[in-house]
Amino acid sequence: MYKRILVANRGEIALRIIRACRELGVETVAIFSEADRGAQYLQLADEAYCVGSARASDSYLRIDRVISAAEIGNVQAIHPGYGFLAENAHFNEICRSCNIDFIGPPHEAMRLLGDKNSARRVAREAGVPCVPGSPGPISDEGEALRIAHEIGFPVLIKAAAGGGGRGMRVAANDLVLKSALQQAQAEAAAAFGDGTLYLEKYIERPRHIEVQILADHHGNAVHLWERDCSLQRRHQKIIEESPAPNLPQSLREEICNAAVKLVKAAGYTNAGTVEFILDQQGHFYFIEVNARIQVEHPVTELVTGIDLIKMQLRVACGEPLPFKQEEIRTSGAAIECRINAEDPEHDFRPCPGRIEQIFPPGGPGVRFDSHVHPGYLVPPYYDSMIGKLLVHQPTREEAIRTMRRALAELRIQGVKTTVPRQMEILNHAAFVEGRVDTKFIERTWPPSAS
Ligand code: MV4
Repeated sequence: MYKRILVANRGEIALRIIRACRELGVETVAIFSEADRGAQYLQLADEAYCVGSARASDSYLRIDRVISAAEIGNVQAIHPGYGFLAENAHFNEICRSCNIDFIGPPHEAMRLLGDKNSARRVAREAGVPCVPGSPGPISDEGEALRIAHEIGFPVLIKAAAGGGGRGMRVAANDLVLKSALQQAQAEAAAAFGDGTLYLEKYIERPRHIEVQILADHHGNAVHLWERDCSLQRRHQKIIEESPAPNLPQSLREEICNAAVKLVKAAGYTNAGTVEFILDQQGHFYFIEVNARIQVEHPVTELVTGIDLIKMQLRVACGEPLPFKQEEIRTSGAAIECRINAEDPEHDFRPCPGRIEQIFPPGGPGVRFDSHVHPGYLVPPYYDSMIGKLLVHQPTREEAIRTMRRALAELRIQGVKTTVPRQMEILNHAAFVEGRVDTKFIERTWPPSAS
């Protein structure tokens, strides 16, 4: 195991990684921006360095400063967490060239899967079903129109360098497709520095099923079953759960095995997530790989009993996976609510500010992963997550009841939060019956005009 690592992140996930390290006897070096000076996770690290001013582009995204902190802190590895530099293949490669392990996949696999066209090619060649669409990048308008007619409207224009739903556009006919292509190309070029696009058949009202995988440096790859993350708004998940409700066991196994095939074909190691959409007819399609630990990873930790952060460290330093696929058992049902400082009444707009009071919930079956405390200032510079409320119970019905109880117990004063909306969802018949899709929130609570 490593003796000492750097945690290249902040907030909840920095705290989560430091906790895992303390249990493993691994020393930690933390970094912080001026906005995070005095944060709780810094107290639990062995050392901490300021990497710049509040804006992420001046601190957590500064590769030179993060690497300097790692060199000065004399670490053997860097854990990037999620967001910031976590899926930056250039940063990943620089870590290796500085002789520091990047706790994540090799930079080659990260690059291969980060480009959605090459990711689709790897999936196709591995026999994993992809959404019908362009075989590669769209080179011109004529090609886009030809492919759209082949697969049929509506089609979805996606950015090859995008992901997480950013820069997607639906087109229902030739006219819309022509103008949307131009806009999407300009947007992608501005947002990702790469205007490359591809086309997919637009799947109406899909469910979002993702598979957690783990792979070591000895050729072993396993899945840790699936999470249902259909409840999103503006491409941000707000409730996740495992197992996915109303998913037949044979289909679940097919999807999870497809995820393992894909990561093996890509030469992927460490923890990762393979995302699929499931259409109303029960067909599943690969959409993208998230080459990082995800926000919702504790949902899988609860049902499998496996600590994913510890696994990431063990695999990164060369240990083989300590279990075979058949030895991974799941028990019960887990649900996560992401608690954000946002106003659900006003299209979930961020509400940074001071948390005057917080009473975290507890008791049987409850886990609250959070870095905040009374008096904590939610900075306006980063995401607005206050914490993650998780429950684990023998059945989904009991998990829903425990989540309602825990949401009612959780009191946060000082900022608006997503909690009231999450309570409404937990009480909604469509959620209780496990028949929500990715458009459920928008349909049920249309954004107000104001
Ligand atoms: C799609 C889709 C429909 N058809 N692809 C959004 C996140 C990104 N990972 C892929 N996304 C989608 N891709 C095709 N061909 C619908 C979505 C989508 C979505 C997917 C999962 C969860 C929420 C979503 C909300 C809107 C759209």
